[in-house]
Amino acid sequence: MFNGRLKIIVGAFFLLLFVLSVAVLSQGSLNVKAQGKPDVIPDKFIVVLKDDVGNPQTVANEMARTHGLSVEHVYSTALKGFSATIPQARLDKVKGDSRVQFVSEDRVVEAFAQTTPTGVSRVNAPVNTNKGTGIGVAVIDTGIDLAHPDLQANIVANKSCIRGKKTGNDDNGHGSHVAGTIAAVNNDIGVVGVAPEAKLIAVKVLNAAGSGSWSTVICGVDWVTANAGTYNIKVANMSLGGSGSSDNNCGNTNNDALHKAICKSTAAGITYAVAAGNSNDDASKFVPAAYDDTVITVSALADSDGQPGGLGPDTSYGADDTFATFSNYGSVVDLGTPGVSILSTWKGGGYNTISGTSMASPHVAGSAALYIKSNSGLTWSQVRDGLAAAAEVLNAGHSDPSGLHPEPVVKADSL
Ligand SMILES: [Ca+2]
Ligand SMILES: [Ca+2]
Ligand SMILES: [Ca+2]
Repeated sequence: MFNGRLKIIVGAFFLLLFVLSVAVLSQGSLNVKAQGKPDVIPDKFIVVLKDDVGNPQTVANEMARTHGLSVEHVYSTALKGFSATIPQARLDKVKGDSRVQFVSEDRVVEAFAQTTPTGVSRVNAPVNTNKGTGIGVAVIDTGIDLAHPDLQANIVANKSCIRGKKTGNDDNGHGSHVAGTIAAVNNDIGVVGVAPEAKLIAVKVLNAAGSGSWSTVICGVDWVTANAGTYNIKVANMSLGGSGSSDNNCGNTNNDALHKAICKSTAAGITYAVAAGNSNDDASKFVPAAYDDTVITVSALADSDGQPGGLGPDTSYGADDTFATFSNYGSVVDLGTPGVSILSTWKGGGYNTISGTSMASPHVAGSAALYIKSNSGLTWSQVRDGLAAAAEVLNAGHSDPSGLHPEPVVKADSL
């Protein structure tokens, strides 16, 4: 019935590279005549010399003496020239120097500011003063980019269950994406997570290709359970799955070791959010999604504008605020959250926009961290029921033309 192979729940054909980068001024964007613009630095200029001049250092020194300039950087490779402080009264003489091609204003350059991803907005997390501070969330996945500037401050531990990999560092990107949706740092770069002060635990159970097995996943579940006290792990996310079914008896009836392991972990106080799967099929045919007695199973909503109401443009996987056409469905599904064109962190310090129920599940994991922060001592099913009670019901902000998705859509603002 199942082959024991697990795959991350994202299709490669969903990939759309979206990398934030430092804003760099191009030559054509500068206007030496422009005055009073806030990004122009007063009296600071870049003097570009003609290509046929000699050593730019020598020319800079000569011009400093001739025109009374204070030279800062000298350039010799990308262009010939130098930067300098030039009082307004001397500017025309510098421009008129026979060795000068042109003079550019110096301007402020900054990294692009932090963006709130549409999914994080759609679940209304930013308006909640609860940030999940100190709640440990295990990302059981391909690992997490341990040095990512938008994640590093929240990562408290890592573990590898993959042979030949010593750490939980991410060599795929998928786990880093999941981690960013849960708890990317609220700073001045990149993105922000649903629970930006939660702590991340990187548990690598999938290889660089995004593949693993029940044995590697159970290794991760086992380690998380053993170390839950040390790292205050209250939530685990599993955006992965394979074919299988549930006996709704913790695997004791059908000899399912993965099911049994997750039940034991759940009983130890850890709430599991798992992806429903991307096969447009009944989630009860996939595990861990099918384990109705021990996990929260999450479907993917198509949201294009970060707001309820269906007013955004259509997505590749359905109209705004309807369930994604790829999403699995069925009675084992508990909650829906955004999973189409989700911007988050990626390996190598990068960012990426991808789709899948893998991207939906971490919205629930982050929301669970918020709910547990404000309600201690809950069982996993109390967390599920609490999130469902606070969620958006059908036709209150989303609709379901498919008739397959009665599950409510998570709202994190009051958790
Ligand atoms: Ca950030
Ligand atoms: Ca919307
Ligand atoms: Ca369920």
